[in-house]
Amino acid sequence: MFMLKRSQLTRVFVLSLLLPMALGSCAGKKEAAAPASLSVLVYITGVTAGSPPYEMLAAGAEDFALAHDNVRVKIYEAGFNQAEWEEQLTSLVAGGEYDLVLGSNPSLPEICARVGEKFPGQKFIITDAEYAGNPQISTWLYNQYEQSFYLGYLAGLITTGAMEHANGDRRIGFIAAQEYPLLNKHIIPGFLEGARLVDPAISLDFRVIGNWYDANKAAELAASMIDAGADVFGSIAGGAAQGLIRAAGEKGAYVVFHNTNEYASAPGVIVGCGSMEQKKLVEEILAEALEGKIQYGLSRTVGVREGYLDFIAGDPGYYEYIPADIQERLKILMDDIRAGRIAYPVPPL
Ligand code: RBF
Repeated sequence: MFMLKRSQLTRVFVLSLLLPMALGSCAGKKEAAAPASLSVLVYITGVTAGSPPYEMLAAGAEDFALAHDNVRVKIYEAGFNQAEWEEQLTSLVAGGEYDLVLGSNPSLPEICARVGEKFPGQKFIITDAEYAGNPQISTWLYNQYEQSFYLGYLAGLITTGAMEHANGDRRIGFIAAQEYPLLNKHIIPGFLEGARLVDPAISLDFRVIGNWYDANKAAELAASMIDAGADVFGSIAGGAAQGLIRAAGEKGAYVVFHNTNEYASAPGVIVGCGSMEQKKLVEEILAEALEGKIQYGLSRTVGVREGYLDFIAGDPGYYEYIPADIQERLKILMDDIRAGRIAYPVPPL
Protein backbone atom coordinates (compact mmCIF):
# COMPACT_ATOMS: atom_id res chain seq x y z
CA MET A 1 0.00 0.00 0.00
CA PHE A 2 1.37 3.43 -0.83
CA MET A 3 0.79 6.63 1.09
CA LEU A 4 0.13 10.12 -0.12
CA LYS A 5 1.36 13.23 1.68
CA ARG A 6 -1.17 15.88 2.67
CA SER A 7 -0.18 18.20 -0.24
CA GLN A 8 -0.49 15.34 -2.73
CA LEU A 9 -3.82 14.41 -1.25
CA THR A 10 -5.11 17.93 -1.80
CA ARG A 11 -3.93 17.82 -5.40
CA VAL A 12 -5.65 14.51 -6.04
CA PHE A 13 -8.81 15.84 -4.42
CA VAL A 14 -8.80 19.04 -6.49
CA LEU A 15 -8.06 17.06 -9.66
CA SER A 16 -10.84 14.62 -8.92
CA LEU A 17 -13.21 17.55 -8.65
CA LEU A 18 -12.00 19.32 -11.77
CA LEU A 19 -11.55 16.38 -14.10
CA PRO A 20 -15.21 15.40 -14.39
CA MET A 21 -16.13 19.07 -14.81
CA ALA A 22 -13.64 19.42 -17.67
CA LEU A 23 -14.81 16.17 -19.26
CA GLY A 24 -18.39 17.26 -18.78
CA SER A 25 -17.84 20.51 -20.61
CA CYS A 26 -16.07 18.69 -23.48
CA ALA A 27 -19.02 16.38 -23.84
CA GLY A 28 -21.29 19.42 -24.20
CA LYS A 29 -24.27 20.32 -22.14
CA LYS A 30 -26.94 18.46 -24.06
CA GLU A 31 -26.63 15.09 -22.40
CA ALA A 32 -27.30 14.74 -18.72
CA ALA A 33 -25.05 12.25 -16.96
CA ALA A 34 -26.37 8.70 -16.91
CA PRO A 35 -27.70 8.03 -13.42
CA ALA A 36 -26.14 5.13 -11.50
CA SER A 37 -29.60 3.91 -10.59
CA LEU A 38 -33.21 4.67 -11.31
CA SER A 39 -36.17 4.64 -8.98
CA VAL A 40 -39.51 4.78 -10.79
CA LEU A 41 -43.02 5.33 -9.53
CA VAL A 42 -45.51 3.85 -12.00
CA TYR A 43 -48.65 5.83 -11.36
CA ILE A 44 -51.68 3.90 -12.65
CA THR A 45 -54.61 6.28 -13.10
CA GLY A 46 -57.28 3.72 -12.28
CA VAL A 47 -56.70 0.01 -11.74
CA THR A 48 -54.36 -2.14 -13.77
CA ALA A 49 -56.48 -5.24 -14.31
CA GLY A 50 -58.87 -4.98 -17.25
CA SER A 51 -57.26 -1.87 -18.77
CA PRO A 52 -54.75 -2.93 -21.46
CA PRO A 53 -52.82 0.38 -21.58
CA TYR A 54 -52.14 0.10 -17.85
CA GLU A 55 -51.38 -3.64 -17.96
CA MET A 56 -48.75 -2.99 -20.65
CA LEU A 57 -47.35 -0.01 -18.75
CA ALA A 58 -46.92 -2.03 -15.55
CA ALA A 59 -45.55 -5.09 -17.40
CA GLY A 60 -43.02 -2.97 -19.32
CA ALA A 61 -41.74 -1.29 -16.17
CA GLU A 62 -41.59 -4.53 -14.17
CA ASP A 63 -39.76 -6.41 -16.92
CA PHE A 64 -37.28 -3.55 -17.27
CA ALA A 65 -36.59 -3.62 -13.52
CA LEU A 66 -36.12 -7.42 -13.62
CA ALA A 67 -33.52 -7.01 -16.35
CA HIS A 68 -31.64 -4.17 -14.57
CA ASP A 69 -30.32 -4.56 -11.02
CA ASN A 70 -30.03 -0.80 -10.61
CA VAL A 71 -33.66 -0.07 -11.44
CA ARG A 72 -36.43 -0.11 -8.84
CA VAL A 73 -40.09 0.14 -9.79
CA LYS A 74 -43.07 0.77 -7.56
CA ILE A 75 -46.52 0.27 -9.10
CA TYR A 76 -49.18 2.43 -7.51
CA GLU A 77 -52.87 2.09 -8.42
CA ALA A 78 -54.55 5.45 -7.91
CA GLY A 79 -58.10 4.09 -8.20
CA PHE A 80 -61.09 5.56 -9.96
CA ASN A 81 -61.64 8.73 -7.93
CA GLN A 82 -60.02 11.26 -10.26
CA ALA A 83 -60.56 14.07 -7.75
CA GLU A 84 -57.98 12.41 -5.48
CA TRP A 85 -55.21 11.87 -8.02
CA GLU A 86 -53.36 15.16 -7.56
CA GLU A 87 -53.25 14.92 -3.78
CA GLN A 88 -52.19 11.26 -3.92
CA LEU A 89 -49.40 11.99 -6.37
CA THR A 90 -48.25 14.95 -4.28
CA SER A 91 -47.83 12.83 -1.17
CA LEU A 92 -46.19 10.01 -3.14
CA VAL A 93 -43.42 12.25 -4.50
CA ALA A 94 -43.07 14.49 -1.42
CA GLY A 95 -40.32 12.29 0.06
CA GLY A 96 -38.14 12.68 -3.03
CA GLU A 97 -37.87 8.90 -3.26
CA TYR A 98 -38.50 8.59 -7.01
CA ASP A 99 -36.27 9.86 -9.81
CA LEU A 100 -39.16 9.47 -12.16
CA VAL A 101 -42.94 9.26 -12.22
CA LEU A 102 -44.17 7.20 -15.16
CA GLY A 103 -47.84 7.23 -16.18
CA SER A 104 -50.15 6.77 -19.15
CA ASN A 105 -53.15 9.04 -19.35
CA PRO A 106 -54.01 12.16 -21.34
CA SER A 107 -55.15 13.98 -18.20
CA LEU A 108 -51.93 13.33 -16.24
CA PRO A 109 -49.55 16.03 -17.56
CA GLU A 110 -51.64 18.88 -16.15
CA ILE A 111 -51.75 17.19 -12.77
CA CYS A 112 -47.99 16.55 -12.95
CA ALA A 113 -47.34 20.20 -13.87
CA ARG A 114 -49.12 21.34 -10.71
CA VAL A 115 -47.40 18.72 -8.52
CA GLY A 116 -44.07 19.56 -10.16
CA GLU A 117 -44.36 23.22 -9.17
CA LYS A 118 -44.04 22.10 -5.55
CA PHE A 119 -41.13 19.72 -6.31
CA PRO A 120 -38.94 21.33 -8.98
CA GLY A 121 -36.52 18.38 -9.07
CA GLN A 122 -39.22 15.84 -9.84
CA LYS A 123 -39.42 14.44 -13.37
CA PHE A 124 -42.52 12.98 -15.07
CA ILE A 125 -42.83 10.85 -18.20
CA ILE A 126 -46.32 10.29 -19.56
CA THR A 127 -47.46 8.22 -22.54
CA ASP A 128 -50.86 8.52 -24.24
CA ALA A 129 -50.62 12.27 -23.68
CA GLU A 130 -49.46 15.47 -25.33
CA TYR A 131 -47.82 18.23 -23.32
CA ALA A 132 -44.85 20.33 -24.41
CA GLY A 133 -42.84 23.15 -22.89
CA ASN A 134 -42.54 22.01 -19.27
CA PRO A 135 -38.92 21.15 -18.37
CA GLN A 136 -40.05 18.51 -15.85
CA ILE A 137 -42.40 16.64 -18.20
CA SER A 138 -41.83 14.47 -21.27
CA THR A 139 -44.76 12.97 -23.21
CA TRP A 140 -45.45 10.45 -25.98
CA LEU A 141 -48.79 10.58 -27.80
CA TYR A 142 -50.20 7.57 -29.66
CA ASN A 143 -51.97 8.54 -32.86
CA GLN A 144 -55.37 7.30 -31.72
CA TYR A 145 -57.05 9.17 -34.57
CA GLU A 146 -55.26 6.76 -36.89
CA GLN A 147 -56.07 3.58 -34.93
CA SER A 148 -59.71 4.66 -34.60
CA PHE A 149 -59.79 5.40 -38.33
CA TYR A 150 -58.81 1.90 -39.43
CA LEU A 151 -60.99 0.22 -36.79
CA GLY A 152 -63.86 2.49 -37.92
CA TYR A 153 -63.15 1.51 -41.53
CA LEU A 154 -63.50 -2.15 -40.56
CA ALA A 155 -66.73 -1.34 -38.66
CA GLY A 156 -67.99 0.40 -41.82
CA LEU A 157 -67.14 -2.61 -43.98
CA ILE A 158 -68.98 -4.91 -41.56
CA THR A 159 -72.13 -2.78 -41.14
CA THR A 160 -72.50 -2.40 -44.91
CA GLY A 161 -71.56 -6.03 -45.56
CA ALA A 162 -73.25 -9.40 -45.48
CA MET A 163 -72.08 -10.96 -42.19
CA GLU A 164 -74.74 -12.73 -40.13
CA HIS A 165 -75.56 -9.87 -37.73
CA ALA A 166 -75.15 -6.97 -40.17
CA ASN A 167 -78.70 -5.58 -40.34
CA GLY A 168 -78.58 -3.13 -43.25
CA ASP A 169 -79.21 -0.06 -41.04
CA ARG A 170 -75.69 1.32 -41.63
CA ARG A 171 -75.46 2.27 -37.97
CA ILE A 172 -72.39 1.71 -35.82
CA GLY A 173 -72.01 2.26 -32.07
CA PHE A 174 -69.37 3.56 -29.71
CA ILE A 175 -69.42 3.23 -25.92
CA ALA A 176 -67.04 5.40 -23.90
CA ALA A 177 -66.40 5.38 -20.18
CA GLN A 178 -66.21 9.18 -20.05
CA GLU A 179 -65.65 12.10 -22.38
CA TYR A 180 -62.20 13.76 -22.55
CA PRO A 181 -60.43 15.78 -25.26
CA LEU A 182 -58.47 12.88 -26.78
CA LEU A 183 -61.67 10.85 -27.05
CA ASN A 184 -63.77 13.68 -28.49
CA LYS A 185 -61.13 15.05 -30.86
CA HIS A 186 -59.21 11.95 -31.96
CA ILE A 187 -60.97 8.68 -31.19
CA ILE A 188 -64.61 9.42 -32.05
CA PRO A 189 -63.92 11.52 -35.18
CA GLY A 190 -61.38 8.93 -36.39
CA PHE A 191 -63.84 6.06 -35.87
CA LEU A 192 -66.69 7.81 -37.70
CA GLU A 193 -64.52 9.15 -40.54
CA GLY A 194 -63.01 5.69 -41.07
CA ALA A 195 -66.49 4.18 -41.32
CA ARG A 196 -67.64 6.96 -43.65
CA LEU A 197 -64.77 6.21 -46.00
CA VAL A 198 -66.77 3.05 -46.73
CA ASP A 199 -70.14 4.81 -46.94
CA PRO A 200 -70.84 8.47 -46.05
CA ALA A 201 -74.39 7.48 -45.04
CA ILE A 202 -73.17 5.52 -41.98
CA SER A 203 -74.38 7.01 -38.67
CA LEU A 204 -72.85 6.71 -35.22
CA ASP A 205 -74.69 6.06 -31.95
CA PHE A 206 -72.33 7.35 -29.24
CA ARG A 207 -73.04 6.79 -25.54
CA VAL A 208 -71.18 7.38 -22.29
CA ILE A 209 -71.12 5.09 -19.23
CA GLY A 210 -69.88 7.65 -16.68
CA ASN A 211 -67.06 5.54 -15.19
CA TRP A 212 -64.41 2.96 -16.13
CA TYR A 213 -65.74 -0.08 -14.25
CA ASP A 214 -69.54 -0.48 -14.59
CA ALA A 215 -69.84 -3.41 -16.99
CA ASN A 216 -73.59 -3.76 -16.28
CA LYS A 217 -74.25 -0.19 -17.37
CA ALA A 218 -72.17 -0.81 -20.51
CA ALA A 219 -74.24 -3.93 -21.23
CA GLU A 220 -77.52 -2.00 -20.81
CA LEU A 221 -76.32 0.76 -23.14
CA ALA A 222 -75.13 -1.76 -25.71
CA ALA A 223 -78.43 -3.65 -25.61
CA SER A 224 -80.47 -0.52 -26.25
CA MET A 225 -78.08 0.57 -29.03
CA ILE A 226 -78.41 -2.84 -30.70
CA ASP A 227 -82.21 -2.51 -30.46
CA ALA A 228 -81.85 0.89 -32.14
CA GLY A 229 -79.94 -0.64 -35.06
CA ALA A 230 -76.23 -0.58 -34.20
CA ASP A 231 -74.53 -3.79 -35.33
CA VAL A 232 -70.79 -3.02 -34.86
CA PHE A 233 -69.24 -1.34 -31.82
CA GLY A 234 -66.06 0.34 -30.80
CA SER A 235 -65.32 1.22 -27.18
CA ILE A 236 -62.89 2.93 -24.86
CA ALA A 237 -64.15 1.82 -21.50
CA GLY A 238 -61.44 -0.03 -19.52
CA GLY A 239 -62.90 -2.94 -17.55
CA ALA A 240 -66.49 -1.83 -18.31
CA ALA A 241 -66.01 -2.95 -21.95
CA GLN A 242 -66.71 -6.52 -20.75
CA GLY A 243 -70.41 -5.57 -20.51
CA LEU A 244 -70.48 -4.47 -24.15
CA ILE A 245 -68.83 -7.72 -25.23
CA ARG A 246 -71.38 -9.75 -23.24
CA ALA A 247 -74.38 -7.88 -24.68
CA ALA A 248 -73.01 -8.08 -28.23
CA GLY A 249 -72.54 -11.84 -27.82
CA GLU A 250 -76.04 -12.33 -26.42
CA LYS A 251 -77.94 -10.12 -28.84
CA GLY A 252 -75.87 -10.65 -31.98
CA ALA A 253 -73.52 -7.75 -32.81
CA TYR A 254 -69.82 -7.27 -33.46
CA VAL A 255 -67.07 -5.46 -31.56
CA VAL A 256 -63.80 -3.97 -32.80
CA PHE A 257 -61.29 -3.44 -30.02
CA HIS A 258 -58.59 -0.80 -29.51
CA ASN A 259 -55.03 -1.37 -28.26
CA THR A 260 -54.87 -5.10 -27.57
CA ASN A 261 -55.47 -8.62 -28.86
CA GLU A 262 -58.85 -9.55 -27.37
CA TYR A 263 -60.01 -12.02 -30.04
CA ALA A 264 -59.79 -15.12 -27.86
CA SER A 265 -62.02 -13.67 -25.13
CA ALA A 266 -65.06 -13.58 -27.46
CA PRO A 267 -64.57 -15.46 -30.75
CA GLY A 268 -67.01 -14.34 -33.43
CA VAL A 269 -67.98 -11.27 -31.39
CA ILE A 270 -64.67 -9.41 -31.23
CA VAL A 271 -63.75 -9.55 -34.89
CA GLY A 272 -61.08 -6.86 -35.19
CA CYS A 273 -58.33 -5.73 -32.82
CA GLY A 274 -55.81 -2.93 -32.98
CA SER A 275 -52.47 -3.15 -31.24
CA MET A 276 -50.57 -0.56 -29.24
CA GLU A 277 -46.91 -1.21 -28.41
CA GLN A 278 -47.08 0.38 -24.99
CA LYS A 279 -44.86 -2.26 -23.35
CA LYS A 280 -42.15 -1.75 -25.97
CA LEU A 281 -42.38 2.04 -25.67
CA VAL A 282 -42.17 1.91 -21.86
CA GLU A 283 -39.06 -0.29 -22.01
CA GLU A 284 -37.45 2.06 -24.54
CA ILE A 285 -38.31 5.09 -22.40
CA LEU A 286 -36.79 3.51 -19.28
CA ALA A 287 -33.64 2.58 -21.22
CA GLU A 288 -33.32 6.23 -22.29
CA ALA A 289 -33.93 7.39 -18.73
CA LEU A 290 -31.20 5.09 -17.45
CA GLU A 291 -28.83 6.59 -20.00
CA GLY A 292 -29.85 10.11 -18.93
CA LYS A 293 -31.13 10.83 -22.43
CA ILE A 294 -34.75 11.78 -21.90
CA GLN A 295 -35.52 15.17 -23.39
CA TYR A 296 -37.90 16.98 -21.11
CA GLY A 297 -40.23 19.69 -22.39
CA LEU A 298 -40.96 17.67 -25.53
CA SER A 299 -43.92 15.68 -26.85
CA ARG A 300 -43.68 13.22 -29.75
CA THR A 301 -46.42 11.41 -31.64
CA VAL A 302 -46.12 7.73 -32.59
CA GLY A 303 -48.42 5.63 -34.77
CA VAL A 304 -48.47 2.85 -37.34
CA ARG A 305 -45.57 4.12 -39.44
CA GLU A 306 -43.33 4.41 -36.38
CA GLY A 307 -44.27 0.86 -35.32
CA TYR A 308 -46.33 1.60 -32.20
CA LEU A 309 -49.86 0.99 -33.54
CA ASP A 310 -51.19 -1.60 -35.97
CA PHE A 311 -54.05 -3.92 -36.82
CA ILE A 312 -53.86 -7.59 -35.76
CA ALA A 313 -54.85 -9.57 -38.88
CA GLY A 314 -52.86 -12.75 -38.20
CA ASP A 315 -55.28 -14.20 -35.66
CA PRO A 316 -58.02 -16.79 -36.32
CA GLY A 317 -60.44 -14.55 -34.39
CA TYR A 318 -60.09 -12.24 -37.39
CA TYR A 319 -59.42 -14.30 -40.48
CA GLU A 320 -61.85 -17.11 -39.66
CA TYR A 321 -64.78 -14.74 -39.12
CA ILE A 322 -64.28 -11.83 -41.49
CA PRO A 323 -65.14 -12.43 -45.19
CA ALA A 324 -62.19 -12.40 -47.58
CA ASP A 325 -63.34 -9.29 -49.48
CA ILE A 326 -63.44 -7.24 -46.26
CA GLN A 327 -60.02 -8.57 -45.22
CA GLU A 328 -58.64 -7.55 -48.61
CA ARG A 329 -59.99 -3.99 -48.38
CA LEU A 330 -58.68 -3.48 -44.85
CA LYS A 331 -55.30 -4.90 -45.87
CA ILE A 332 -55.03 -2.33 -48.68
CA LEU A 333 -55.71 0.51 -46.22
CA MET A 334 -53.25 -0.83 -43.63
CA ASP A 335 -50.52 -1.38 -46.24
CA ASP A 336 -50.98 2.20 -47.44
CA ILE A 337 -50.70 3.53 -43.89
CA ARG A 338 -47.70 1.32 -43.03
CA ALA A 339 -45.88 2.42 -46.17
CA GLY A 340 -46.69 6.08 -45.57
CA ARG A 341 -48.66 6.38 -48.84
CA ILE A 342 -51.53 7.80 -46.79
CA ALA A 343 -51.31 9.39 -43.36
CA TYR A 344 -53.86 10.43 -40.81
CA PRO A 345 -52.07 12.95 -38.61
CA VAL A 346 -53.54 13.73 -35.20
CA PRO A 347 -55.94 16.69 -35.11
CA PRO A 348 -55.03 19.37 -32.55
CA LEU A 349 -56.11 18.52 -29.01
N1 RBF B 1 -58.28 3.70 -20.10
C1 RBF B 1 -58.42 2.49 -19.56
O1 RBF B 1 -58.21 1.50 -20.28
N2 RBF B 1 -58.77 2.33 -18.23
C2 RBF B 1 -59.00 3.38 -17.41
O2 RBF B 1 -59.34 3.18 -16.24
C3 RBF B 1 -58.85 4.69 -17.94
N3 RBF B 1 -59.06 5.80 -17.19
C4 RBF B 1 -58.96 7.04 -17.74
C5 RBF B 1 -59.22 8.19 -16.98
C6 RBF B 1 -59.13 9.45 -17.54
C7 RBF B 1 -59.41 10.66 -16.71
C8 RBF B 1 -58.77 9.59 -18.91
C9 RBF B 1 -58.67 10.94 -19.54
C10 RBF B 1 -58.52 8.47 -19.67
C11 RBF B 1 -58.61 7.19 -19.12
N4 RBF B 1 -58.35 6.06 -19.88
C12 RBF B 1 -58.48 4.81 -19.32
C13 RBF B 1 -58.11 6.18 -21.32
C14 RBF B 1 -56.72 5.87 -21.74
O3 RBF B 1 -55.85 6.76 -21.10
C15 RBF B 1 -56.58 5.96 -23.25
O4 RBF B 1 -56.82 7.26 -23.71
C16 RBF B 1 -57.47 5.05 -23.95
O5 RBF B 1 -57.40 3.78 -23.43
C17 RBF B 1 -57.16 5.00 -25.45
O6 RBF B 1 -55.91 4.43 -25.67
